[in-house]
Amino acid sequence: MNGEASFPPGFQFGVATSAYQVEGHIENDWAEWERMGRLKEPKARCGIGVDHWNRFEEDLKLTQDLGAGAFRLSLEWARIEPERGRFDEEAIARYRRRLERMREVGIRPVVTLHHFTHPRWFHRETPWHERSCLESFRRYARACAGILRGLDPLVITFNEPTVLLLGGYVMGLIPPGISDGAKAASALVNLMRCHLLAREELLSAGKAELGISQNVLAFAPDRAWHPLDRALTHFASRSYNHAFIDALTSGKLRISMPGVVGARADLPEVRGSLDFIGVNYYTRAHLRFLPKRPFVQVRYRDVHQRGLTHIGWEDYPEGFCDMLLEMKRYGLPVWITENGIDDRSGERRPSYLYSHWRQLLQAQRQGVDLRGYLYWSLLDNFEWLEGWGPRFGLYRVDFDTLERRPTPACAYFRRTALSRELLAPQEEASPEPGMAS
Ligand code: IFM
Repeated sequence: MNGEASFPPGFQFGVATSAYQVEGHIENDWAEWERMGRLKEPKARCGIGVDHWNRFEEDLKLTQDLGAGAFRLSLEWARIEPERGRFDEEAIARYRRRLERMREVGIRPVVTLHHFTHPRWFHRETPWHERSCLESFRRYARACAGILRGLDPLVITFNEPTVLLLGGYVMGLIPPGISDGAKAASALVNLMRCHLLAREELLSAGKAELGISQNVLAFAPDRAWHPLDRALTHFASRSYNHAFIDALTSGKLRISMPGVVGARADLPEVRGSLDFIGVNYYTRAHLRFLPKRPFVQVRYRDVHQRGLTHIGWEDYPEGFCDMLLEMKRYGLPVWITENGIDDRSGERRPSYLYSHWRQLLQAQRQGVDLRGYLYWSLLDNFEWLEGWGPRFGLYRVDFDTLERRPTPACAYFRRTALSRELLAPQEEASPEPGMAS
C-alpha cells in the first residue's frame, strides 16, 4: 500500500447523472415549469441539455477514461410514457441499448426510475397524493423492468423523495407546486407504496438490487445554546434524513417537524424493502428557529473558513463521515449515490474529493458497509431552479459548443479509481495521456 489508506475490496468508483439534467430534448412537467417562469432566472431553459441523448457513446467513453466501474443514469418517464398508457417503443429500445453498451464495456448500470420529473399528464391525472398514482407507477415500473431485464442493475426507485415532497408539496417550489401538509403526507405514503410496487415488478423480471437515494444534510443548531434551534436540529435530522429510510426498513413512518409537516403511518408491507441505502451528501445546514412562518431558517455558514462552494454551500467533509455513521443503524450496504462540488473554475474539486474520500474511509473503518462512490456529476449540467450557473461536472461542458473537457479532477479520480489507494491530489493540471480531451 502506497497511499494513506485503501478502498475496500469490491468497492466501485463511478459517476452519476440524471436524464433531465443532461439528455436534453425532453418535454415533461419541468419543461412546463420553466415556461411558467418558475426558475431563479425566469428565462432559463434546459432545452437541449448537454445533448447527452445524442452523445451517449462519447460520454460513456469519458466515463471509461475515469477508470469508473459504475454509471448512474435515470430513465425519463416522460420519454417512456409520453401519454398516459402509450409507451414509446423507440425510447425504450434506446435506453435498453445504452444499458447493454455499459455492460459490454464493463460498467455496471445504476438506474434511477424517478429523478424529480414526470410526464406532463401525471400531476393532472394521477398525482402522488391520490391512490391512482399506484397503478401509473406500477405500469411505468413494469416498462422499466423490461428495459433492465438480465442486466443485474443497481436500481434506485426514487431519487431524494424528501426533497421531492418538501419542494413540490410543502414549499411549492418545484412541480406540482403545492403547499399542503395533508396532501404531502398522502403523497409520502404513496411514494413508499410505489417503491414497493416497483420492487415487485423489477424482481419478477430478474436479478436486481433496489434502494432509494436519500439526500442527507449534516444539521447543526445555528445558535448552539438555543434550545429551539437544538430541537429543530433534532427533528430535522429525524424527519429529513431518516424518516423515509426508517419507514422502508421498519414499516413505521414517523415524521414530525412542528409547524412544517407531520405524518404517522404503519406500513408493515414496505418493511425490509431496501437492499441498500443510497446516500447523497453535499453539505451541512445550520438551522435557526424563527418566531413566525416559515419558523425555520436554513443557513450555510463557512465555519472553517474553507470558502463556501459557488452554489453557496458549506464545504464540510466531516459531516460526510457523520452521516455515513448514522446509516450504520440500518445494517444495510451503503452506496454514495451522489457527492460533488459546484466548482466553476475546476481547481478546487481534487481537494474536495480527497477530503471527502478520507471521511468515507474513516466511516468504513468504523464499520459502515460501503460499496461504492458515485461522483455528481460526470458532466456540467442543468441544475434545476439554479439553471445553467452551477458546474458540478468532472468534465467541463462548453454550453455553446457542447464540447467536453476534463477538469483537473479527472486525472485524480482516475488515479484513485485505478490504484484504489487514497493519495493526496497532485497538481493535476493537464489530462493524462489516453484521456479524451
Ligand atoms: O443536481 C442535483 C441532483 O439532481 C440531485 N441531488 C443534488 C444535486 C445538486 O443539487
